[in-house]
This record gives sequence, structure tokens and C-alpha cells, in this order.
Amino acid sequence: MHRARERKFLKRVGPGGERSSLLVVGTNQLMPLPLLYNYRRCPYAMRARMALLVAGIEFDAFEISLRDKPAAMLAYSPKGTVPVLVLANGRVIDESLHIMRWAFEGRDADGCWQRAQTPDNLALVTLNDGAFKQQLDRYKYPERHGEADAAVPRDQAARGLLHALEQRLAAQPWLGDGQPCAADLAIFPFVRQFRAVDVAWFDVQPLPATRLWLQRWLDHERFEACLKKLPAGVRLRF
Ligand SMILES: N[C@@H](CCC(=O)N[C@@H](CS)C(=O)NCC(=O)O)C(=O)O
Repeated sequence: MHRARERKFLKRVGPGGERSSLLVVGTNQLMPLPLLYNYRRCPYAMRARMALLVAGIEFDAFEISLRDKPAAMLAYSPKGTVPVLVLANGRVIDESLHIMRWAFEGRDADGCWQRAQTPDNLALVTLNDGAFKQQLDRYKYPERHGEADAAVPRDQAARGLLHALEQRLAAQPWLGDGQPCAADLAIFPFVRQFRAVDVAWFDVQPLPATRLWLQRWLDHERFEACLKKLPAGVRLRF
């Protein structure tokens, strides 16, 4: 029988009443699924979920409230950011890029992770997580950052990451060249959030290739699954 067909899910109720899914592989192996502490709208959590979904990993998720983080999550990762992935062996991975790397470890026959490891792609992800994320925060919440004019960080972001992305994507449909790669997955949730601040402005910028690329991600079969809404405060199979 096909291996995927042999997989069944059971529910286990832990001592604190928490439920976890058990992956039954074959006839007698029981493995708790990895648990992702999640915040649906967070772009870091989004890139982690996309990587897990694209890599075909089954996982449970626990939707948190950022204002009331669960004690169990803080015990696993006191820095208190999402995403946090807890593996069946107790290993805790609490950086989104590390979760992505773990997702593709030993499951990268297609080269999704490998294609992201070029100097150009690594530089784009660094720019995204550094200057662009700072500009995005100042653009989105200018008052919180003492920013008198939100157009300043917006235009800095456009001249920085978005311009670099546009140059790359004008020449190729994905950052992985002819195919998507982990750099695309790592960056598009942030560009999506940036666009959402002022869609009308974004959509008339000279960024046609970036707009098409973003739209391909928004239409991607895995993205619908990635945006699945879970009730907060319960462990559920994602
Ligand atoms: N470097 C971390 C950053 C994660 C991060 O900052 N996540 C935000 C949510 S988008 C968070 O949890 N912030 C904590 C808070 O708002 O209390 C990663 O890549 O996982």
C-alpha cells in the first residue's frame, strides 16, 4: 500500500488536557506531530507555515494571542516570539528561518532550499529581515516609531528591497530562477504586508514583475491552506 495511505491520525490527550495529533506510520509507530506556536497574520509565522506545507510536513498548530502568550510556549522559548516549533524529540526551533531550514532538511529533492542559498538570494533575505522589516514597521505604525511622515520609510523600502526584487523578478519568474525557492517563501509574506498598508499606492508603482510574483504567491495552492483560521488557545492539526 502507498505509504501516505497508511498514515492515520489519532488524538492524544496530555496531562494538562492539551490534545496532540499522533501520526501513525505503518502499523505500530506512534509519533506526536511537531507543534507550531503560531500567529496567523505574522509574516515570520507565515513563512514557516509555507515551508512546512511545501515540504509536506504534517503538524499541529496552536494559535496564540500576542497579548497573552501561553506559559508553555514561553517555557519552550522565553524570548516570546512566534513562530516556535516543538519537535517530537523535544527540540525547540524558535527562529522562522531555522524552521524553514529544518522543514527542508532531508526533504529537498526538489531543491527548494538549495536554490535559496545563492549569494543573491541570501542577500535579499538579509535585506528583507533587516532594513525592509524596519521600514515596514515604521510605514505601518508611524506613530509608534515617532515617524512624522509614513511616506519616508515607504519610499526607502521601495528604493531598497522592492527595487532589488523588481530587478531580479523582471528577469525570472521566481527567486529560484525557473522555480520557486525558500527565498521566495521567506520574503513574500513581508511584501504582502507592505502592499496591504496602501494597496492603491503599491499597485501603481513601477514594480510590475514584483506585483505579478506576489499575485502568484497569493494564488498559490499552498497559500490558501497557510491562511487557514484556527481558534486561539487550542492545539489542532493544521
Ligand atoms: N526573528 C524572529 C522574529 C519573530 C517575530 O518578531 N515575531 C513577532 C510576531 S510577527 C512576535 O512574535 N513578536 C512578539 C510580540 O509582539 O510580543 C523569527 O524570525 O522568528
